[in-house]
Amino acid sequence: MALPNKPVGELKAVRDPEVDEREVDILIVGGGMAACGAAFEVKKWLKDGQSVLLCDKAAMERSGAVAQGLSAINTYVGENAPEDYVRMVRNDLMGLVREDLIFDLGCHVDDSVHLFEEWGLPVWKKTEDGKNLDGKKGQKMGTLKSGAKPVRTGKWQIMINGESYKRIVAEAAKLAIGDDNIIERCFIVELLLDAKVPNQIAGAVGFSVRENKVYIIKCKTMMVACGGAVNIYQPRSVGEGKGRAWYPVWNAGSTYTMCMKVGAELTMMENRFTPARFKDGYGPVGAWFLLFKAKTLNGLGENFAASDAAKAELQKYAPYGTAAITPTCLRNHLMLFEMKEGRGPIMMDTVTALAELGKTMDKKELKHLESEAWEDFLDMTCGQANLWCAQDCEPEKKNSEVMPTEPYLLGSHSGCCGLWTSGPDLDWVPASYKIKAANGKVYNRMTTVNGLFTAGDGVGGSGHKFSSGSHAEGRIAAKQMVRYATDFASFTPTLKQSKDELVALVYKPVRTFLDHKDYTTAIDINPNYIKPNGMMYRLMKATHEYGAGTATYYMTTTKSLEVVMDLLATMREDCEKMAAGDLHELMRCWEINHRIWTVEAHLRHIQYRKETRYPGFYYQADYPGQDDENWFCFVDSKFDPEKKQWDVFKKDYIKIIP
Ligand code: SFD
Ligand code: AMP
Repeated sequence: MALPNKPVGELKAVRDPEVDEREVDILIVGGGMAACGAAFEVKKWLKDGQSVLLCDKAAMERSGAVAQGLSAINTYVGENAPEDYVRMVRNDLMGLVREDLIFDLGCHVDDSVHLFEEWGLPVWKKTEDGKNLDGKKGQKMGTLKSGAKPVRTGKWQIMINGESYKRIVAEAAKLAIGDDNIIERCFIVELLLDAKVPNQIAGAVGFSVRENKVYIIKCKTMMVACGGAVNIYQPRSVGEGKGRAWYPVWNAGSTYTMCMKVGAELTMMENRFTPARFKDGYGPVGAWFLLFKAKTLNGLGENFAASDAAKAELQKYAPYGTAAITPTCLRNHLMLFEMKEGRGPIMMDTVTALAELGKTMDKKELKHLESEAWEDFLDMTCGQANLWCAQDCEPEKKNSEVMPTEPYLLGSHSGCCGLWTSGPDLDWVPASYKIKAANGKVYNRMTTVNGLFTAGDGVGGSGHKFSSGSHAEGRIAAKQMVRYATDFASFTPTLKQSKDELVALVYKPVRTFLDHKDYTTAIDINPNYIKPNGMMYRLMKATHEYGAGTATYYMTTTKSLEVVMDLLATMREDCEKMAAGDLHELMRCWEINHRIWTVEAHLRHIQYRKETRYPGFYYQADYPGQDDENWFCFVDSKFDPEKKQWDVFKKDYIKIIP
């Protein structure tokens, strides 16, 4: 159930919160695209007597990456073949992807897009004479399902009027499972393994960010879809804008941390995404490149990406670099090359692009084109539109700077870190891509922990799902979770920890605060504790300087990695002494805790992979260039919850689609 917005001021935390204990068959953690897909789908398959619960740390209507809306759906297969979708993703991610997962997604994603349209999302349409119709006008052409043509920007992307995208998707999810089976403003802190059955998920513990209440939830099976990790590196934004980022600031690596801490295998955590974005406002560039056909220029006004020097540079990364669409990391690489050579800043030539498109348009059409340029941001990243206003920027008159951002970790956009999961149980899927549960059966999108599923940003090795693919993947996982709950109907989850132990774990920062707060007069400065804000600065400084952040143009070295690992170990130790005076701060404590673990996994993988697979995303200076002979494989890792040890290892990549 949704709790109202809090009254003015922060809600003070108390030593002994209320405890709400629940038991369900299926638990969905997260309320974003994947979780909404799961909630919608689960309802269709639930058997009589089976129960479901969804917990979102925020309010589903506006939570996660799609909170502000979007102006495009980046994955709609439509007239293309799923095999080609696999080829595109493989090329963009420099060859190393899970082709089974991507193909499977490619076969299902369009159904989610059709549902979005049915639920009221306006999709732009092409008229018979090739004109674009948006909003209500587009609806006149019929639905995508009935054969209407979308406005394609690239081969895979379609345009939408998507300011209310998340509200539409959340409404369907809420209607499917009902308000009584949803807890909003509930931050899940840790997953819990079963006390009797080894490697079996049994529940989760979290707390309300609106009431002094701890939730202990037992379940037979669970999906964790808490998105990716943001604000793990020093963002480019400073001062009052600090924390402003491209990806959703609320997603703190909870997916990766919570799953790894119960022993789930991670894959490709070395992969990251440092997208080129409009500087300071973080406005996405896709519509400018693909819809408006804009070019980027270096500081000398040259279209550097089309230069002979750029072509020679891309040649080094053949076959990916020489493909028809340059991989995202290499597009960044070319940009960084210009900047490092002193030919920055990089400008998006919005003026020429709009002038070119306007050549064949009448006045009214031109006005509409200009409003589309604004709407692209108003629908998705309204801060960028604000910034344009604040800087007196009219894109038809003044070009805007683009810049690669600080790194993000994600598995659904143009990155592919995440959990190692099972693929579909089909005969063409290699045995090593199938994880067998205790009954010997394979459950699609299950992690290496029995009963624990993930989707969206959580599934590793298969990027370019975007909003639509994350929703579809949540649906795939949901169906499998019902199957799991049915197959293991006789399993009764038993927790290892007592109620008091779990409350002590979650509320530890509150108790630390209450025990020591009177020792000093300045509430944030105390020899007995550290506030999460201070910990955030420590983390960001460390990753920024040593972990291939923007400080070093994304460069790291073996020695820098050693230094940052040491700093991270101390941070983890000091996390035990974090303090929270109110519920907001308690959430910040757990967020920074999740961020630290996630970033450690990221850097351990970078440390292990002795090559630079993704130039433009990061550079390992001691191992420049790609080494296919030794590193054309996945890098996976596992944290042993009993021994508290990490293991990082290679895993074979298998090519399925020629
Ligand atoms: O322009 C806890 N994305 C785009 N996708 C597209 O299809 N088209 C675009 O145009 C895209 N672009 C874009 C995109 C994202 C953003 C931020 C911008 C622009 C500005 C990507 C998609 O949005 C993304 O792929 C999916 O949303 C990923 O789905 P999912 O379900 O994996 O993550 P989520 O939606 O962020 O949801 C996460 C949920 O988890 C909750 N949560 N709940 C409980 N306990 C915890 N500990 C939790 N931690 C997090 C969150 O509240 C949320 O509900 S463009 O750049 O290309
Ligand atoms: P972005 O706005 O950068 O997140 O990109 C949105 C979509 O457009 C994604 O599918 C990207 O892969 C794609 N895209 C962005 N820029 C380019 C480009 N220059 N060339 C080809 N595809 C792009």
